[in-house]
Amino acid sequence: MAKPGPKYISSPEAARILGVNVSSIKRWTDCGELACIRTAGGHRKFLLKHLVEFAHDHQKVAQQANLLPLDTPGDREISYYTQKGDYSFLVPWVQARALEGEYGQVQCVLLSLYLTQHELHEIYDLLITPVLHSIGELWAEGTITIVEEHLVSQRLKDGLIRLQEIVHLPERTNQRALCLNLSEELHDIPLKMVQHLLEEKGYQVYFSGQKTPVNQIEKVFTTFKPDRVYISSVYSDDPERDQTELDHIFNVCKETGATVFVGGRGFDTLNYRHPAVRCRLDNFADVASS
Ligand code: B12
Repeated sequence: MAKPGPKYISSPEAARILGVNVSSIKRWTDCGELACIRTAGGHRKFLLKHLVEFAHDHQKVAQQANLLPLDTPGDREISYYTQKGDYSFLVPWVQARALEGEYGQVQCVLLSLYLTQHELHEIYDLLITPVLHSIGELWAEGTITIVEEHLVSQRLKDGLIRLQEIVHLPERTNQRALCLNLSEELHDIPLKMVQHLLEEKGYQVYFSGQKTPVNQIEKVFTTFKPDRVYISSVYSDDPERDQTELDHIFNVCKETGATVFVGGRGFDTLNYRHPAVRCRLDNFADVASS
């Protein structure tokens, strides 16, 4: 299977991806419905983002769009399951490709899912989360090494960031959100996904991520004035320390009027009952509607 498409997509490639004739591509660009870049020689070039924006407004085109190659029966199979959003097929497939280091193919599937109108929160809840869980199990049972776990998780994180580059973002609202982990937490992938979902809702997001030195948090509230704070705790090796940090953030939020949302398994052992906390969120669909 080929690597994900080139940065600039030609008119014939755009036609193949959207499943239409080149003449339709020309017509849609001429009337301004499909954005493009004109080269010095007058040729139309597209970014994947342009095609995604178009598909976003044209449901029928989106349903037949396909970014994946169709050369072999294997290609056609993965393309079929991606268009359908069949995660029972995609989870083991993505996991296997990620472990083989075939990140181009993983990226292509992520982009294709979004292009064919699968919601970001659905991709996160039904594909990325189960793949990460299963990678964690393989590591815990000794089937893969910690280095392999690192490689896969970092590449999946990169893949999410590239996916975000093509996501349809609304006009920014004046709502601001701060996303943070506590001071000893390295697991920031769920928080990245929270950031992306909030951006998709028009939030301006400040992502302080891994190992945020929480004792110096007040300054951030003065500078950025977040309306909402999302705290993720996946793993807590010292619940007492984490509780002290949390109580501190909750109190700062109460003073500044910011609303807190918490998420992650770390909260199984942490107390988040506080007037500043709206609720604990269990999945990304809930983040999207929070
Ligand atoms: C990737 C990973 C890492 C990477 C993190 C990279 C990164 N940049 O994030 C690295 C390699 C750095 C790492 C390190 C460690 N890890 Co680790 N890691 C994982 C792994 C494989 C995936 C984590 C992840 O992103 N999961 C995906 C998220 C989306 O799933 P989730 O955490 O279950 O979250 C769900 C909800 O809680 C919710 N959610 C989670 N957070 C939030 C936040 C908000 C705001 C909201 C709304 C919702 C939400 O969304 C999910 C939806 O179902 C897990 C396996 C697993 N089961 O998750 C192990 C895992 C979490 N790690 C584990 C461990 C033990 C460690 C280490 C201690 C290992 C070590 N000895 O060094 C260190 C800890 C470092 C530290 N101080 O934080 C254990 C934790 C066990 C436990 N008792 O809790 C796990 C479960 C592996 C295992 N099977 O044992 N890890």
